[in-house]
Amino acid sequence: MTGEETIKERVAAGLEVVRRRSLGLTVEVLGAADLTAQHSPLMSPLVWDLAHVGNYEEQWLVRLAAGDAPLRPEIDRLYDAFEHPRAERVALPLLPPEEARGYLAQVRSRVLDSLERVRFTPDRPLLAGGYVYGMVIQHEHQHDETMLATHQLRRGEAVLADPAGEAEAPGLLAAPGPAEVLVPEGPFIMGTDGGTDGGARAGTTGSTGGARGTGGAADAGTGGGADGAPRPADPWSYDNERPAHTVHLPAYWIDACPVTNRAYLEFMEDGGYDRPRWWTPAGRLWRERSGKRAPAFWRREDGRWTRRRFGRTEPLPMDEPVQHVCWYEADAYARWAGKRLPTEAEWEKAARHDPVTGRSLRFPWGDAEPGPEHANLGQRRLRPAPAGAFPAGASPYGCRQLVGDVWEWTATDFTGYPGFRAFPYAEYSEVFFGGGYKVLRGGSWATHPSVARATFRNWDFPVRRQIFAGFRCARDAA
Ligand code: AVJ
Ligand code: FE
Repeated sequence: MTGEETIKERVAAGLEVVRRRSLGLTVEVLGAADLTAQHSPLMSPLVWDLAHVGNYEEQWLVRLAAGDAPLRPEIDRLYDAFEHPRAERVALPLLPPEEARGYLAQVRSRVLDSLERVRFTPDRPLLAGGYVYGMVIQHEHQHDETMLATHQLRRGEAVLADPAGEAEAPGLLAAPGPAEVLVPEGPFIMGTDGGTDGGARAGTTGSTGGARGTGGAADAGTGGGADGAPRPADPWSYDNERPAHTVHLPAYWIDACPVTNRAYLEFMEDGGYDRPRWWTPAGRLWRERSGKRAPAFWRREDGRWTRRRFGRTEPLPMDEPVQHVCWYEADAYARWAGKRLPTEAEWEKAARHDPVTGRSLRFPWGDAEPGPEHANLGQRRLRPAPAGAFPAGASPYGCRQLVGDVWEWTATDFTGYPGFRAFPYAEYSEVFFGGGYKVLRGGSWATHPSVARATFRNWDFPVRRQIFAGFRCARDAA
């Protein structure tokens, strides 16, 4: 079997898996009223997300990759995220749920028909290594996570089954370990070149020598390590993860685990929300305007804290990483704790730098695809695992749960790496650079493994709390 056939099998399987997930979050669990309703001004109606992923697939795979005639060009504008803000989509003449489902199936059958004849040629960067197919699969998984945030905001009876508590995954229970780890001063390779990463030993500067900005050309063999061996990387990485570049950092300490509900409650009980000294001016403004005094979905009932999760109320699980805090809350907590949020570079070095080889790994535990013993990913459960879980998923420095469980707010504003080139379209990430967004890293329990590599960058406004985000702290090593 050729490499191209292997990639095509991966593509077909990936398309199938993500579609089952999308349907399981929409037409299979909710009726038309719920699917077309606006559950929050922050979110699209679920039926918008559903048809949007189909339209994205039509544009990129049917029209561009296969070169086929458009199916429904007249709906492009309805599902253009820049044309209509989320809060206004409910008023659009959207495809009703069953029509949307039919449209998705029609697009998909065209894609599968054309997959055989489309050549993943290296001279067409969009197709090389199946890049645009990987992009479409990742895009749908990202919208599925967004749809889960809509489910969390939705009022009414629970419709999603939570398998947590049933068969527990290996590594799910907290195992003892240090509270913080020390990352010594020195360089590391941040970001990826897509085909192979790596190889520059710590101490060198500049790019690592893989293809730059080729937009996903799988160029295995060009980026050999110091020992000449090609390094597996992520040919389907997004433009904002590229190019690989060397970053020098002073020594720092970083928390071995995400901050828990228990620790966050201590901050609250110590008057954390009322002490201006912990908050930046913008954070104070957010606090005063919003009136918030606890993470989203927490409630005080009869002297006890509870939280609502997908339509069910439960006692606040103290050992779980805190979720649904905004950047301002994370930043204030860190200052109260005598620490700060890690920069994005500090997060990535703690997550993937191997001090023994000088390489940057794909994942904290190495280059192997995520298994259930490594990380809580892919909506296997509807919640993060307790802090301290997944010792087998620890990074070389001993940090846990960097990938999976909760997105982690970093101190860094979202922008392009040195040498950034938009590919294949500026509206994926470039138009957001400098727009006041903070970078989040690591993925959550709701993030599919295909979007959870250690180079993956997410971003949101510092006021946002509906995403599955928490944080860990860092501090300078004096
Ligand atoms: C990377 C999660 C910020 O949802 O706005 C979906 C992903 N881009 N469709 C978003 C995305 C285009 C994006 N985030
Ligand atoms: Fe989208």
